Amino acid sequence: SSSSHLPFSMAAQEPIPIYTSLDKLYSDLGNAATHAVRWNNLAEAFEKQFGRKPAYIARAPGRVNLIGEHIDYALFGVLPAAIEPDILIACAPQTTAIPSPGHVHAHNLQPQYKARSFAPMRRDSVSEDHVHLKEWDLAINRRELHWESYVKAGYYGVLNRFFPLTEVARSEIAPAPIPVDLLVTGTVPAGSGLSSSAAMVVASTLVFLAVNGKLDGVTKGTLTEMAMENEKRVGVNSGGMDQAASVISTPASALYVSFFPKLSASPIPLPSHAVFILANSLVMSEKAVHARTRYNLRVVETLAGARALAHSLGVHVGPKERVTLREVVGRLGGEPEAGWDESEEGIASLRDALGKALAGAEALKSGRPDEEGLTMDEMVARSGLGAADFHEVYLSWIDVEATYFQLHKRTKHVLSEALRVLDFRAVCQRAAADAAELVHETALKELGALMDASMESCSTLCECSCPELDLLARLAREAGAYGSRVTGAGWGGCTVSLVPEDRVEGFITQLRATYPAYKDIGDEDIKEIVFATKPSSGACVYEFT
Ligand code: NG1
Ligand code: MG
Repeated sequence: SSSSHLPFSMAAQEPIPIYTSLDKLYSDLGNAATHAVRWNNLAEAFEKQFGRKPAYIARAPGRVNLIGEHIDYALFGVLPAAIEPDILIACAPQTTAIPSPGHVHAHNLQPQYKARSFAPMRRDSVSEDHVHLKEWDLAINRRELHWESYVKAGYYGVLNRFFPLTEVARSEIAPAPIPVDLLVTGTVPAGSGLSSSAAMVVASTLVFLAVNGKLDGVTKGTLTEMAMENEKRVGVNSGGMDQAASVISTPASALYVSFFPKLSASPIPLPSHAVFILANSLVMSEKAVHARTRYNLRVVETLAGARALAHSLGVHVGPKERVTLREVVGRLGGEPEAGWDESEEGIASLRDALGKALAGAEALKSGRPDEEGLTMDEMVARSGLGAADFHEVYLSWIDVEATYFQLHKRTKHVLSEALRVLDFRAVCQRAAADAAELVHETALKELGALMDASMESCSTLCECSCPELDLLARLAREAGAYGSRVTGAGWGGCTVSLVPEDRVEGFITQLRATYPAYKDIGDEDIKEIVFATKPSSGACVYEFT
């Protein structure tokens, strides 16, 4: 794809870390003893299952998003950080007598996830003059996703990028993907907004690259883009925040990830006394199941909002162009083709244009007293396109369902949230430049206020919260948090709260006593439900020698 030729920012140009020393690996990951136990267990279980040692183990962490929700697919910058919980996948080439190309035995250490076997099929497609083989297919059933669907999603990109089914590749000498045994284990809770899905897809992409000898020259940026492409295979049209965070993060920092005009990522130091506590609402966020009415609908509303905003402000957009809000903001502010850079002036220009767009977004209201949003016909009218063109550009490629489309609310959410990310980033940078205690205290309060404002916007404008998350965030503030908000897609999953270092224990105790779903949870179990998290390092591979 053309995007793979775009230059990446520095952090994204680094190679994927490949370790051959476990000591070095554990010390880089921090918390060495805990990691040692998990990695050893996995290697031993692999040997028991398959009768030989693994060749590689890939690690990909989950992530917390500190601020910037539902704006990555509008191509605005976000501020996630990798967390310590992660997915590990051990693998080795199969040793069967008659291997079928690329066959996979996938096992999972968690007993509820049953073992699966699958092999890539060649999907033929007929061109004008002759039949040629176009793509590897792993038959992911989007209506019925299983744990191995995410393993398959990662495999797709490796197959189609490194084993392309062209005429040449059909010849005898073309290398075929090798058959693989793999074993998965993970500590990222599923459906909790901590991106277990992206961690699975990144780890899977990595093991298939490694076992096929294709890791050389793969940068963090390339892996991020592959994982972004791959994750779309499970049917959620997500942005690239989770994959970037899982791949590019470094310890002790958040990662500012922006997507326009190219993927760019840079570490942002966090104030030293900042402790981020994750609290699981215990409401499962079933994003893939509800994609038509939730996540993918937000994607469409945000895109239609961009079109309507451009139309109402007189910003030029070609009729077939599916322009994002970030692009509309750029055109509104006269952004140069190479994009505003991240210098003070660049950021000031972006802010300025965001402000104008935000004012312009008021025109997207329905004008009815109930402010119910726009009907399909009204939305089409606001776009300035004919119905046929609108359907082709905005609805034909994605499956969504709604009676009213909330262009005003969603657009206002995205633009204001994009500004909050820039504010959050600026506070962190200012605090890093001045070590004085007092400044940090001020900084923490400012960050907390931004998180609260983000929560309010997620709840009322993006409408990606739920009563339990609203309650949990309020209880967190009452328990002493500077600020608290939903993290990830929402509709369940976790909140993230910024808590003063010396109040962590009291905070957790009070939350346990006040959030109804925590009342019957024991001392051991609660540790996986409410826990402090340190920004951790991104994905890596260990090679057995
Ligand atoms: P989670 O909560 O990890 O599924 C999703 C998207 C992100 C982003 C957030 C909302 C995926 C893989 N990730 O995160 O890209 O849009 O929602 O900010 O769908
Ligand atoms: Mg996810």
